[in-house]
Amino acid sequence: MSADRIQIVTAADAKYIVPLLVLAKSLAVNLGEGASAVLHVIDGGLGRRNRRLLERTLGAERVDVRWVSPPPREWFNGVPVFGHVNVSTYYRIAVPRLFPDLKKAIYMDADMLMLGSAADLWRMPMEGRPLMAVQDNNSSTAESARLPGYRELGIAPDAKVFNGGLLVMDLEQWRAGGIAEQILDYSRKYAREIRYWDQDGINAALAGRWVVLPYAWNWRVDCGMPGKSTGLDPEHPERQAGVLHFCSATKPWHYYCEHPLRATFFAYLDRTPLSGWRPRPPLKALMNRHFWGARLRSLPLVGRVWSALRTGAGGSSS
Ligand SMILES: [Mn+2]
Repeated sequence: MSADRIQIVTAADAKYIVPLLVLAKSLAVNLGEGASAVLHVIDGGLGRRNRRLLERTLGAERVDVRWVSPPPREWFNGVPVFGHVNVSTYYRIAVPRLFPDLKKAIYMDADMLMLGSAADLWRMPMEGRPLMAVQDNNSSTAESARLPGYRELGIAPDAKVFNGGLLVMDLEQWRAGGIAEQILDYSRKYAREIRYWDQDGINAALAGRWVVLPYAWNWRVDCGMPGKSTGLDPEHPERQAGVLHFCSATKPWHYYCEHPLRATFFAYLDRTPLSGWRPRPPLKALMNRHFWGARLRSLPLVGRVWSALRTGAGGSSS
């Protein structure tokens, strides 16, 4: 039956241990009736303690962990790396080569959380295509995404563009078609124009050749804009979303994140060995007197004394 096991691949380093545990636990809880899975983690430097935390998270679950070393840096010579992203974003295109024994895999960013049935996603028909993904909501077409070189490559302006956070990959087709090599060639050729790192190359190589998954399977949540509606009921996001993707630079495990869906994130974290963990305020916040004022006010007796002193001494200094 091992051929039927759901194969998930992700990549993480020590800075991503908290979201990695959340992804793993959410997968285990939402595998689907009777299903089992293997979670392959491309280990970008987690360290023994963090690896142990993940193993403990999945100890009694139907998900096995396998550790994989990252591909050699030379594979990615000459590809563009800039902004808040490092070379590890390119690991997803190395999946066909890193896992020669697998026929199919679901690549998931470590900033994702599974809410729907992983087995349902795994069983979706690929219609003979090398990839299934979700169309991007901001940069939805080659033209609007300004996909470098799309005209010269004969890609239609209205060709759909996907978000690279979740990729269901037919690895046999990727290997047979040399798709990763095409993406690397493209990434070097258009290095100066690329905006979305490897995502541009995957889109250019597979334009018009991928299955469009329902939006539910990569529901993007912008934690930098808590007021902007995600279209989800924060009490029951699972009613609409199969996978949450915390794709913005602000993440639920950051101190300044106030997005209502962080509650969902911490509900899963609290079912792992890091239960109760919350982000600590950065130094910047500790040096702010309003921060301490708010903390003191929230203490039962001290708060009343503090408020009385403030009012008595300072008058109406807001
Ligand atoms: Mn992501």
